[in-house]
Amino acid sequence: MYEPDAEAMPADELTALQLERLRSLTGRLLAAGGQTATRLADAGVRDSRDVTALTDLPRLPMTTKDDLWGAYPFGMNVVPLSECVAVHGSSGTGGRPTLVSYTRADLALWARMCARALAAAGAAPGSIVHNAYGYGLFTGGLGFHQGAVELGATVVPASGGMTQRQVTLIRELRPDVLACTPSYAIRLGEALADAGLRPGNGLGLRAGLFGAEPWSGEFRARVESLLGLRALDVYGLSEVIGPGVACECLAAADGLHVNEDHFLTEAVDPATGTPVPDGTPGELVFSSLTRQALPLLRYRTGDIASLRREDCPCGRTLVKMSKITGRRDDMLVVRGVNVYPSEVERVVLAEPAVSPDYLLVMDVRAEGRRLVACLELQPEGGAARAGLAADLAARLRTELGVGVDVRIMPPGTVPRSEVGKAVRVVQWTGGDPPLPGLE
Ligand code: DLL
Repeated sequence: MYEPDAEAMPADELTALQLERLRSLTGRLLAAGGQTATRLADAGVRDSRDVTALTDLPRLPMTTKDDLWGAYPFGMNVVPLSECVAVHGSSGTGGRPTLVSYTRADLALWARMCARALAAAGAAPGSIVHNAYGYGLFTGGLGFHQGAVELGATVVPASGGMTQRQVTLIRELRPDVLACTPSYAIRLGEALADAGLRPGNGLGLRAGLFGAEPWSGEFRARVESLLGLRALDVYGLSEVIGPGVACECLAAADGLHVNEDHFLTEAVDPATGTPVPDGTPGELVFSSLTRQALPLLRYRTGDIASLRREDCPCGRTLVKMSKITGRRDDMLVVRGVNVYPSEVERVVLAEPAVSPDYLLVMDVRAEGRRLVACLELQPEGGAARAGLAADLAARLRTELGVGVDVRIMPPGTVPRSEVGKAVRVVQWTGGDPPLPGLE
């Protein structure tokens, strides 16, 4: 552990620390006098001492992405711009950027959170971290970069894209840790295999930190067999800090430990905003207790996961979140049945012949919306087994209760992305089909 005193803190000490920090956060937001201060006053909180226990949390106001957009670019900062040293953000699903400011202390905190994640993946001084997250406004590249430096590992700032150069770097530098999106891990793994680098034959990767986009347990199995490493999930979002909000550990690789000493975590019913019990999927809500420039109270992420508290073999006492199963806004409704893209992924990738590159096309041209799963076969899988598409459609119907048209497309039809986040779902609203040959 990078910060064992914090990561393995006894529950009662952690609760006391969180309460103290929640009060400090409330005090800073009230003093800043912005929209959150008004909402706090409306909720009867005029002084930080009005927050007496963590159980007060559900009566405190929430913050949304719309609040950030409305205050774009710096309106929700609670320190002067002269104290901010960086901005980062996300191009976001809706195309509008969300910008987030950092003070020097925020950057230091972020580096420590990413160092925790890297340490949870077994990285240490002497490790070589190949960082293929994109460098720039996106938080992935610079977040892991600073985390690796903080940890004392050697970071290779490969950034995204230029895959052949990445293959060369990996062949020559022999990194033990890989950090990139799960979809790029597949891309890189295929390129490494083409170059003759396979697990046990020139590849010394031991662990990977993969996040920034949803990926199922079945996808994990693909990444692990292609790259011969332990594939760990890492989660975060710019609004809260970037990557390093939560990460799986090498010991269990089963659920992500949330750094809840800095990011107080709740799961709420997406429709009503009321807390759901541990173990029940809900929308994740974070309060960034110790952020300086842009501290957020009860920020609604839109991400769906469940929380659980249990002993972990790694010794961390931090609450665990499940993998993200979907986003509040990416649920597909097919003839009245709700389904998340990641559920479709889980079912289709359980079939070994299917490649992890796929695209779900939501055909909304006519009344009864139609979901088409455009799949490809594994490069070495040979010809499609007769009836494969029909089998998969039947499995989707049995397991998810949803009717999906399954199409096996010719190799190379589904677009691969070299940089940024994989696009897994497109809407077909009219005109040409989103993929050639689809009808
Ligand atoms: O994606 C931060 C990050 C970078 C996380 C590198 C992990 C690794 P944003 O660009 O602001 O920040 O996008 C945040 O991405 O609300 C989720 O919907 C999604 N997301 C992030 N990590 C995961 C994950 C970064 N492990 C949004 N699983 C979040 C599923 C994820 N979705």
